[in-house]
Amino acid sequence: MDDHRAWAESEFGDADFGDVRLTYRLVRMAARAGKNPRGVVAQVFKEGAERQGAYDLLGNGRVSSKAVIAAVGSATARRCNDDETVRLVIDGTSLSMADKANTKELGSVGAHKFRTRGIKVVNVYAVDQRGVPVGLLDIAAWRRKKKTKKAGRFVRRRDGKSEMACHWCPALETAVARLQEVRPGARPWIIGDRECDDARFLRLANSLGTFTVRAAQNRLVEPQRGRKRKLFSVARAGRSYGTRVVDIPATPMRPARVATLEIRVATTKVLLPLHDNGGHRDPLLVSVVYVREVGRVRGARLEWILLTNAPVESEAQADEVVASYRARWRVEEYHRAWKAGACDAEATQLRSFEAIVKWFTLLGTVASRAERIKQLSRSEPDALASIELADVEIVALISAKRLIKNSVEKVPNGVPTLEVATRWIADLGGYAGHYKGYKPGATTIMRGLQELAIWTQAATEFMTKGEIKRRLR
Ligand SMILES: [Mn+2]
Repeated sequence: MDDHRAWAESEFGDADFGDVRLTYRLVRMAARAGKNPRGVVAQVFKEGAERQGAYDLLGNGRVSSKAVIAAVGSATARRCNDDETVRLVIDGTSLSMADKANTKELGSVGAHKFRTRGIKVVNVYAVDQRGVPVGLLDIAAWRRKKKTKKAGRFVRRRDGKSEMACHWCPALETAVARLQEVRPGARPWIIGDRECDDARFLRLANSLGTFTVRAAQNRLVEPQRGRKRKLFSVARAGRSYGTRVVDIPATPMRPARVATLEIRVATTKVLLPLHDNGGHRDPLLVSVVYVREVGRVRGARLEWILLTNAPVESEAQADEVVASYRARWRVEEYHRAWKAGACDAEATQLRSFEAIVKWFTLLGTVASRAERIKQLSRSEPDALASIELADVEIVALISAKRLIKNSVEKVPNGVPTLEVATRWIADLGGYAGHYKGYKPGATTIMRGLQELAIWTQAATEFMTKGEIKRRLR
């Protein structure tokens, strides 16, 4: 009956700590956090014994963060479809936390001169073919060591010790392995931003599946007729594949806009350095998809140089590469919902590194669920809400919405569409909705879900199954 319980069960029920009681406790804890997500543990668990239980579990050495992440990753893999392309968006971020007394197990994040402390994270986020988030396949978390004298922006660490080699690449490998273990027919398409333009990463991604990575470095490419050539000039001189008109979502720096993009395609071999072999380079055959905003532009013109190993021989294939890179927005939205937004993971006051990682993994599953509902309501607006909500939740939603509806809104009995239900949930969460063309985001949806949980609890206690069924007919 309890929908949050069923969700928590599917997300964490597989966690293996060698003791089923620990798994059971984690599921209960997740169900509570799903109902009432907050960054501060004490605000989620308000009853004394339950709160102590939560702290005990987070501090329990037998419950490793690795096992918690593994359970979440496998649950995501199971939700993926076999025989379909699954987009694996990999992105780094950091969670910064207050630590005035310097008593927490954190490291430095951002520029050293700012003294910000926190934890570095790489997420591998699965997005399906429609662009709907499926969840997290892997999370790598680490804290930076104290600054050593030589480490600076322009002093390279030995390749084998870089964050790319120690955290990014293993996270990607684990994510792909998890997906292929449960869904051997799924085709991974790895997507990364400019941070992923790294020789080691590109070689690995190329060996694991299809990839799209935005180029950051103007690398040497295979010479032509004995003349040296560079990647960016090859990209700009590519064959034109016409223009496309696309919606560009808003960023903190600028509003959403409609952009006209020119697409050019070239095929070449980029020469990737072999770090353990002097100045030698290893060629990798790629297609270069060059995307540039044309026409009048206010602010910075959008310009992407995308490296891919996908075949790009037609306009449709070029569009597919651009679409794959646009799926990267999903992970940015997820980071917002997770770190700030309704989950507010950065507000945690926990001290131990392990406890923090366990706790933010748990909050991450809550955030990705809200992102999934949001995106699903946009890509499948006419589907019935029953694909995401239990019957009792729908009945509770109808009652709750009736209480706050205005005089022209109609709230009939029966199962609403996903779009309508999501709008009602957001209304419960305080969605203003007076900007034309805007749709509710994950923060209001999550607040609405919290409100709905209270109504659902009441409906569960005071209504029989028969009554619920009757209302939905
Ligand atoms: Mn990034």
